[in-house]
Amino acid sequence: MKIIEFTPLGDSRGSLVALEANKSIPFDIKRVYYIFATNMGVSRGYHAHRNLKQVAVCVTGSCRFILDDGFERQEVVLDSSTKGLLIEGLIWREMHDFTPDCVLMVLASDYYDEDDYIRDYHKFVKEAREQH
Ligand code: T46
Repeated sequence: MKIIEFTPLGDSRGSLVALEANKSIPFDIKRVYYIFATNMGVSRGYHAHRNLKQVAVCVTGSCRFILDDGFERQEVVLDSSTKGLLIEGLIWREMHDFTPDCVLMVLASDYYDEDDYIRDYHKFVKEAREQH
């Protein structure tokens, strides 16, 4: 897990952030999706990826990530349009506490592939610990 700081290109009109593959985003971007209008109290995620790299940005609002490498859990609150959360490697992720205005944009290194997901926590822990 790493936080990437994006440089806002502001002028008197306001702000603009540009995200470029293999520059501010450390991979080729093959897919972009965004999560919005999340109902109150809903949590999402609860899975890991085998190969996917992603950068998550809360463009508006905020949400809280839990990231788990099979040994320990970290919490990160995303609440800035100039900060990206890089998630790569075998990391279990959960997203909680979405504010009603939250737009969580995710840039991904590959196309959607259900086979890349591990959705069973015990299976994830086993695979993560075997890798070490
Ligand atoms: C992740 C976290 C941060 C697609 O058809 N294409 C897509 O690109 C995505 C991302 C999802 N879907 C379908 C699969 C499900 O039927 O959309 C539905 C919701 O996906 P999911 O339940 O996986 O959503 P989240 O919010 O639990 O997880 C998502 C990403 O799937 C995941 O890669 O890391 O956001």
